[in-house]
Amino acid sequence: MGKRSGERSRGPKCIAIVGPFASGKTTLLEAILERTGAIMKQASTGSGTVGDHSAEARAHQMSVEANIATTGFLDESITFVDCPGSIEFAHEADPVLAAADMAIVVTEPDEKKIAALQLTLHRLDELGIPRMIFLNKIEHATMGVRDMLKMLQPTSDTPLLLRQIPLRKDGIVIGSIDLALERAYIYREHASSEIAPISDDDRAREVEARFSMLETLADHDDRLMEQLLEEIEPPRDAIFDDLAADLREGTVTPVLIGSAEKGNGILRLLKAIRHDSPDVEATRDRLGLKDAGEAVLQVMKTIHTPHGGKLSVSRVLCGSVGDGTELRNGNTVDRVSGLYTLLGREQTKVAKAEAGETAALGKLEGVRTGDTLTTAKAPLAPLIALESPQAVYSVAVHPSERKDEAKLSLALQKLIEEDPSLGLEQRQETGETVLCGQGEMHLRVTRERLEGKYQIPVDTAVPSVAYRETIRKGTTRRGRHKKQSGGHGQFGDVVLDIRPLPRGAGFEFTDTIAGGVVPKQYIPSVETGVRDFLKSGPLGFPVIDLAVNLADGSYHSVDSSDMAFQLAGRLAMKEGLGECSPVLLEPVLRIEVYTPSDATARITAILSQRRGQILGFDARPGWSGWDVVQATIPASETGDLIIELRSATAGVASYRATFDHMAELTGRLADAAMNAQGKAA
Ligand SMILES: Nc1nc2c(ncn2[C@@H]2O[C@H](COP(=O)(O)OP(=O)(O)OP(=O)(O)O)[C@@H](O)[C@H]2O)c(=O)[nH]1
Ligand SMILES: [Mg+2]
Repeated sequence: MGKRSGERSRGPKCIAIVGPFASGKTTLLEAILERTGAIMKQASTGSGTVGDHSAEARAHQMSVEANIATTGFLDESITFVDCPGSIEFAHEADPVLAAADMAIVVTEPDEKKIAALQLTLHRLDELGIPRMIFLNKIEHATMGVRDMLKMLQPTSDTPLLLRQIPLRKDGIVIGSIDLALERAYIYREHASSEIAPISDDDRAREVEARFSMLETLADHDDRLMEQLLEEIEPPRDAIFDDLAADLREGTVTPVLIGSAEKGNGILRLLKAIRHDSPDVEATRDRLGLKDAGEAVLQVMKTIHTPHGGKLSVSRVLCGSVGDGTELRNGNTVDRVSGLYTLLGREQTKVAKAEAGETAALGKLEGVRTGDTLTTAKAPLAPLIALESPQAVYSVAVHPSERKDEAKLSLALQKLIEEDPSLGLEQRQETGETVLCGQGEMHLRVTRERLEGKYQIPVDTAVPSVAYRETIRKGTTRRGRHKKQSGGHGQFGDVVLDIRPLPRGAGFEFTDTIAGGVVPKQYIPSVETGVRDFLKSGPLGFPVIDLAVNLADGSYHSVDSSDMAFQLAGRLAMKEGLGECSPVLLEPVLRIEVYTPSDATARITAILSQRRGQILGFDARPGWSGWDVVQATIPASETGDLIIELRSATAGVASYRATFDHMAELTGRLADAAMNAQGKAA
C-alpha cells in the first residue's frame, strides 16, 4: 500500500449527483446550494427552483436533463451536476460522469428502489467512478440502519461502509453520530446540526458500528489491522486518510445519511466531499490523460439557450481556457465566444476557467456532447467513447401546420444535438418522420420542447409497421397491352411465369425469350413494369420473395414501345398475383430483454402475450441478480412493449432488438393491417 496520508486535495471539483428516480437528488442539490449560500432558500419541494426549472421538469415533477450548479464550500469551488434518475434520461449522466471526480449516489431505504440503484452502481463500475452513497429521506426510515445496509449491500460490488448512524428519539431519527469523529449531532431544519452528548445506549451502538467501519478499512491497511488486533486506538488522522484513499481507489463505497428535504446531513456530506473526493488530477489519471501544458476539456452537456446561443458545458481537465481561446475538436477548430459558470439556468460570465473547473463555453458550433477539446495543435483522440443507447420507443411526428416543416427539421436537429439518445428516421416508404428514443416520457418531453421552446405544434402517430406480402404458389399469366386510338397505337404482349421464392430471397427477374418474340430492348421494359407493380401488391404492400420469368410474348413493329411493354408487364402481374394466394408478411425481431431476475417470469409472460417466442433466458453476464431473456417477437407488438416491461420491473428493464425475419401473418391481425393500409392509402 502506497503512502496514504497528506493527499487531501483542495482543487476545484466536479461532482455528479446520480441515483434512482425520485430519491431526492434535485432536493439535495438545492439543500447544498442553500447551505453553501449560492441560493437564498431551498424550495419546499424538490424539482423547485434552481435544480430544475425547465417547464418540462416542473410539469412532470421529475428531472429530465442534467442540471449544473457551481458553488463554493469554504475555500473550494465545487460544481454539482444533478442527473435525472429515470432510466429514460439515464444517458444524460454518462458524459457527465465521464469527466466528474466522483458521484454522490442518492438513494432511499426502500426495497422498491433496489434494482434502480443497482443500475446506477453498475454504470459507475463500468466507468470506474468513485462514489459515495447519500442515504436520503432518513427522517422517514423505520428500518434499523444495519438492516438498511443489508438490503443495499447486494447492489454494490464493493463493501458499503457506514460512516454515520442515525440517532433516534421515540423511534424517530433526530440526528446522527459520525463514526470517524465519534461525535453526535442533533439535526436542525435547514441549519447546521448541534453537537450533543452521546448517551450510554448510543455509545454502545456507536462502538459496534465504528468497529465494523474500521474492520472494513483494515482490509486495505495492514497497520490498522494490527492496531485493531492489538486493541490499540488508531489515530484519527490515519482513519481519515484511509477513508479518502479507499474512496479514491474505489475499494469501498462510503454511506452517509441525511434528509435533503430538511437540510440534514448536508454539512457532513460537504465535508466528506472536501476531504475525501478525488480531484481533477485523479480524474486525469482515470482517463489516462497526461497534463502536457495544453488545455484539455471534456464536454458534458450541450444547451441551446432560449435566446439561440449554444453552450457546451465542459470540464477543464488540464490547462485553462478563456474567452476567445481556440479549441481543437478533432480536425476542426472553434473559438470560445463567452465563458460562464452556471447555477441552474443562471449564467455568470467569467474570464477564465482553470483546470478542475466546469464552465459553459459559448458558440462552439461544431462541438457535441462527449467531445474532447484541446488547445494543442495536434488532434486529440476522444478520452471516452460514448455510445447512444438503442431506441426502445418511437413516434411519427409531423407539424400541425405545413408551414412549419422546415422549422421542425431545424428544431429537431438542435434537440438531437442536445440529446444524442434521440434518433430521427426519415422513412421513404411511408413518408414518415419518426422520432426514436428511450421511452414514452422521453419522447413526450421532446414533443413538449418542440411545442414550448420552439413553438412548433406537432401531431404524433404510431409509426407504421413495414409489412410486406408474398405469394404461396405460382402461375403463368399473359399480359397484353393494346390500344388503338387513331394514329400511333400501343402494343406489348408478354407471358410471365411467376413463382414463390424462399423467405429472404427477395426478387429475381429472368427471361427465356427465344427467337426475339420480345425484342431485346423491351425486356428491361417488362422488368421495369413488373418491379413497379411489386411496390404495392394485391394486399397493398410491397411484394417480396418471388421470381418472375418472361417466357413468351409478341410485338408489333410500329406500335410496340418501352411504355407499352412496361404496361404489359404490369398487367400480367396484376392479373397473375391474385391467383398466387398472396399472403401478408410481418417483420419479426430478435429481442434481448434485461431484467432483474425476480421479474423474469413476468417478462416472459408479457412477451408470450405479445406473440413472442421465448428462446430462453440466462443470467446477465456481470450483473448479479439480473437475467437476459431471449425471444423473437413481431415488430408490431413492440410499439409500447417498453412501457409494460418497465412497469413490471419498477422502471428498470430495457431491451435491444434487431430485425430477424419476415413471417406470414393471417387472420384478424392481417385484416387489421390491411384495413389500416387501405385507409392510409
Ligand atoms: N421525506 C423526504 N422526502 C424527500 C427528501 N428529499 C426529497 N424528497 C421528496 O422526494 C421527491 C423527489 O425529490 P427530487 O429531489 O425531485 O428527486 P430526484 O431524485 O431529483 O428525482 P428525479 O430527478 O426525477 O430522479 C420530492 O417529492 C421530494 O420532496 C427527504 O430527504 N425526505
Ligand atoms: Mg431530480
